[in-house]
Amino acid sequence: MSNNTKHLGQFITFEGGEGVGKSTNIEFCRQLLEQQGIDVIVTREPGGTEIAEIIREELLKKPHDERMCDVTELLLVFAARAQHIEALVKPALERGSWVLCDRFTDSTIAYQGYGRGLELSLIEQLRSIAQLGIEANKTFLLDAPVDVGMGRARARGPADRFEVEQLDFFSRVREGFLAIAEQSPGRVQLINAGQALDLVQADLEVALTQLLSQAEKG
Ligand code: Z5A
Repeated sequence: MSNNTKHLGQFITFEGGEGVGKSTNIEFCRQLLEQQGIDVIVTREPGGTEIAEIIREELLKKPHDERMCDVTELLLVFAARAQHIEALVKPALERGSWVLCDRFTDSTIAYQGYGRGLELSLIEQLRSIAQLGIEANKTFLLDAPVDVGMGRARARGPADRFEVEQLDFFSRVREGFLAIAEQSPGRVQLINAGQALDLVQADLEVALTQLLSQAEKG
């Protein structure tokens, strides 16, 4: 990569099923971009601000005494997103920072849409209310067979409210992500996350180099 500090703010999201390596690779990308003199903000959804992190806790916590309704889950995801966008993402992009976000609205389509079976049109309505027109410039979809990601996540610690779901739920989620990639080939770049970590990161480095050169051209 060449050294150049003049870049417009970019909103880059990392998506995929559980345990595919989003956190690990966001850290890798952060380091690469910072080496180029870019101001990088790393954040996550649900979460990223004090209020959005409180909502995250409720979303992931198990067990509640009652089952959380699917629509409640969807509204909480978007409540956290509205807060995150207005308080953190939008101001950071306006300052020219690059925002690396662990999950965004593609996760809502995959989990609440394909996974829970909620209408995608409902998600589109909430997107238009909550996102203030902000969309990802680039999305890296880390894709691996469900059992590979589940195995990595399980090895790491106790399961949260999503992680206790069964294989067929996560298969629908993966199908959702792959459908999004097919529908948005310009924005979404599929990365084979089932391969060894150094190969995943080599792919990401090539992709980031292209992105930097596009951002330099404005
Ligand atoms: N959710 C939702 O339903 N709707 C929404 O709109 C949003 C979210 C935004 C929390 O997400 C939950 O929120 C999520 C969906 C829901 N639930 N699930 N499932 P989260 O991102 O916090 O949770 P997660 O997906 O379970 O992420 P994770 O477990 O933290 O995984 P990760 O960040 O993708 O992976 P990692 O921590 O970087 O890596 C996992 C392990 O694998 C680690 O030990 C690594 O060293 C190892 N690893 C990584 N890559 C490799 C390779 N290539 N080879 C070998 N080992 C590797």
